[in-house]
Amino acid sequence: MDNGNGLAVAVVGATGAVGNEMVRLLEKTTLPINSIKLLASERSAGSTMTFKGRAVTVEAATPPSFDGVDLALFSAGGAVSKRLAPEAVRRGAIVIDNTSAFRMDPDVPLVVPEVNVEALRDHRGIIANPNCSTIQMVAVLEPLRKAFGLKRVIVSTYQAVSGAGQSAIEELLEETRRALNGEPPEPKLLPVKKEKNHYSIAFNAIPQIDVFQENLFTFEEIKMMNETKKIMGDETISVAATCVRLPIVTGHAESVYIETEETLPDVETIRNILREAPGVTVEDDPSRQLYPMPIRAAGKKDVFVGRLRKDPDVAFGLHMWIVSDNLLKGAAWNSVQIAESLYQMGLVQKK
Ligand code: 25A
Ligand code: L14
Repeated sequence: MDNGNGLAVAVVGATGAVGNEMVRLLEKTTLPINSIKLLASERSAGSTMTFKGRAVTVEAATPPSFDGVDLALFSAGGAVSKRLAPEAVRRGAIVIDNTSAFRMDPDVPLVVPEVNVEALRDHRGIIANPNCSTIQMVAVLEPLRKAFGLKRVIVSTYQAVSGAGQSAIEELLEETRRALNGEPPEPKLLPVKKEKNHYSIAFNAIPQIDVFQENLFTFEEIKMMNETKKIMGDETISVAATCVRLPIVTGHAESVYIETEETLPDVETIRNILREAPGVTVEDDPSRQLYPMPIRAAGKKDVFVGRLRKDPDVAFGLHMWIVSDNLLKGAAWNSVQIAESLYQMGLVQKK
């Protein structure tokens, strides 16, 4: 599809849970798009998706797919990014990668636009989109860090299945149907496809997201710990995470405890700081039972925060509850925001 001036954009993994959201957001972006290429695996080649009301044929992603592409958004898993992102860059495209493949590479900016948009200026072709749980947490913590300093973060997550892709959504729904029909579950994918054991996510809570590391944390936990420091540009912040999968389709929730450098003011003053923060909505009124929840956050671009409480025993301690749509701010929306920022900063041009 080609209709005049503007950028040639490609989406890799367009048929997936995140890729589909990317395509929907690119229909409404402020970015001038001249042409769009929808790429996926051989499995989807030949199928059609719509873009701005027109049918677009999905193509298999290969290195020549990126000839003439200015900007490529990747969300087809780490292996695909490792193989094809360098090929896209070699052909002159800027890549915004939604997998963990390049995030901790010192030459690759890891960007949440509300926190560290200036890091985009150092890019060498690839820009990494952080992990979904990390993005929503740092969006809320950055304004608090600016106001009070940040020494320590302890987070427990309550994560939706859509983070693990379209097939994980199908697994949750199928297991739920079977359970309601009195049939035994047949888990094949969660917690991690390539592991030996699979457990039912329906009516369960699984304290494993991604594979275990030598230090007994899982890789999802390690991603949150390392990426938070890189995005905030401060290796001295202590971060520890426990990541748990729940039977929710979309919307990650997090219980977050922080310790600040400076003494904290009253909770209403803290709420007011967060009310000013870009991309953050405060939902915090116990008198009306108002607090963030995945069912309300799903489909929205913002990060929602509530249940703010000062620790009763630790003078510098603050507790909160952070919820966001993991497919939007956690993935597709953050990637499209990066694309819009690149364009506004003059860092991407039509070839
Ligand atoms: O490899 P990783 O890093 O472990 O990532 C595993 C999964 O996590 C998701 C993504 O799931 C990925 O498969 N993911 C990756 N990064 C993510 C992130 N940052 C992330 N999720 C959240 N945040 P997904 O299934 O939603 O999306 C996968 C997309 O990638 C395309 N793809 C796969 N292999 C490819 C490829 N594209 C190019 N080259 C390749 N080699 C994939 O396209 C999809 O767009 P597709 O054509 O394979 O699938 C379209 C439909 O097919 C269904 N399906 C998936 N697996 C199977 C299947 N059908 C039959 N058999 C299967 N084995 C899906 O339901 C999908 O709708
Ligand atoms: O690192 O399984 O961006 O929910 C985040 C979601 C990896 C998979 C990432 C999941 C992905 C994870």
